Amino acid sequence: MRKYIQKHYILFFLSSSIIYLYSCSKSDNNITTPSETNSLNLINSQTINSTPYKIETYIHTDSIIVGYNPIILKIKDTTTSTYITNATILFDPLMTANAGMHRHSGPVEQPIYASSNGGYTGAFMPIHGSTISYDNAGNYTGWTMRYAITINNITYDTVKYNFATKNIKINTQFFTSVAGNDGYTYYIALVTPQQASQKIGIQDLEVSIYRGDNHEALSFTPINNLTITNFYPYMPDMGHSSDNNTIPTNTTNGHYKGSVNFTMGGAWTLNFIKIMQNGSSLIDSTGLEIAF
Ligand SMILES: [Cu+2]
Repeated sequence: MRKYIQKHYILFFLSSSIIYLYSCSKSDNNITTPSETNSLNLINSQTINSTPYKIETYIHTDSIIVGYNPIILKIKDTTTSTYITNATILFDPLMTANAGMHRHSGPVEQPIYASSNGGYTGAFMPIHGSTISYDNAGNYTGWTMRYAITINNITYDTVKYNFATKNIKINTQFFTSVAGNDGYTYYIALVTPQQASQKIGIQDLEVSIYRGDNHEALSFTPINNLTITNFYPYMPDMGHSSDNNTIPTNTTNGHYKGSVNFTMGGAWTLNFIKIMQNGSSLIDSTGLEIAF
């Protein structure tokens, strides 16, 4: 196992003991790669009780992955067959296990309406994978997506659904956590390229970085004022990196954009070294993994 992954898991255990039980989804037997399309896949549809509002939830993969999931909502007024464009939506995902003893959330980007797709686009990153299950007492284990939807000054909080995450391709990791030198846990997600667009050549690379605001991992803040000192992709099986990469720099909303040069297909690690904040190293080393 590659060095930073060992480090990742050790830090993960130390800094986030509440979530250690579920951090081993990679060892699951039935690995299937989510199929990814340019079209949207409807994963949930429900009507708010006693209203004409039907809430449709779409994603680009066929299931939510442990990674960066854009989520698109459409709100249809079923009496007029028109779509509501002035709602406010807040994502409030929750993971529960051990009869409610284990509870936490994951980073989100709250949805914003865009006329281009007729819906509200946000994002959600589960910090670990989970199936859906119930114990003998009926207690739920798994993720629940919960929405607070405000339409015409009335807030509805009844729209929620349980979901299981799908395992991504073996030898890949699109989301990681790392202990920062300030005592907080940081979470890093691969925004692009996602699995279907990973290919040989120079590609746009985008990651997003969040701070876990508390040990319970109930809220997360996107962090904008970071400087990545060095970025290099590396092929552990081949023992080489590549030239002509661009270190990601901050854009907005905790996102960092650069470029990566994949000179051949196979397994690559994306290594981020000395992520600086206010002149000191916040994160000494972390990484993500892709394979195509
Ligand atoms: Cu959990």
